[in-house]
Amino acid sequence: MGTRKSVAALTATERSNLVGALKALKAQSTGRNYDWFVRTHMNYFSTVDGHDYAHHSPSFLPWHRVYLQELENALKVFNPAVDLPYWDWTTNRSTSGPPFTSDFMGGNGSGGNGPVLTGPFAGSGNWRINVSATSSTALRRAMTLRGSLPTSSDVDTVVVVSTYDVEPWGSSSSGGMRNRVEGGLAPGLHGRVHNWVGGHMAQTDSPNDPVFFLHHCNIDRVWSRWQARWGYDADRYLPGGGVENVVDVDEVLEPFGVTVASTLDHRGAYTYA
Ligand code: CU1
Ligand code: CU1
Repeated sequence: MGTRKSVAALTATERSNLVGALKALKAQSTGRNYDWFVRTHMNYFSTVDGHDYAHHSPSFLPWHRVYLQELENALKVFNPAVDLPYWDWTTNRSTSGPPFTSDFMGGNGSGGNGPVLTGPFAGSGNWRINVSATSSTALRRAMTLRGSLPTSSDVDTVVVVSTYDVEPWGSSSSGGMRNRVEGGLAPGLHGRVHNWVGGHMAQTDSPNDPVFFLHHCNIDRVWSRWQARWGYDADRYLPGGGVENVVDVDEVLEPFGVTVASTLDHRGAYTYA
């Protein structure tokens, strides 16, 4: 079982292990390589086969939970010591502190929405963007120009909401925890951070920036906190069934082939430190 730690708690060896495994997955030429994860996120950004699997729907949280586990497992093939860390943006709020250090995710892009200049992912020679919504082959960031980092009290206001989600089960849902986390309803934790990092992170191909996975790990951790408070049982997930376009608790999350119900109790696979 894995323990997911804060990016601020990693040792230098743990940071270099993660960077090395990400680069090995990027260099893998076939199968579920890094670019497969980018392409899958782009493909599932909108409706697939009549279902909103990944975004603007109740299955936003379970879909990304499985997506992160699939990536984590793919990284462990190269280095079994790797566990995904989380970026707690309520405490690590600087553009040059963790995770944006030169030995880890690197820093900001140049001049507004330009290429990242420092760290292991700077420039197309170190980290080539192959699958993208835009033409740049170098990773871009535009930190602080849009969005904002949520505070710990923003997170607290979300965790106390007892209802998982409400109709119409989308970006206009006016209650429930899920849309407050995803971004359609204040405080809108998830979307604000995508926009605050900017560049590729503000596009449908956002997983081109490896910080995507550290951000989503923290989103998963917020859901985990909510589950620890309100329960891991299948009846905590809503809707229970029979809603068009929505992945019900006993339906399968594509392309992963696992049900929502099977994702709910993660404690046998990993926990958060
Ligand atoms: Cu996503
Ligand atoms: Cu996201």
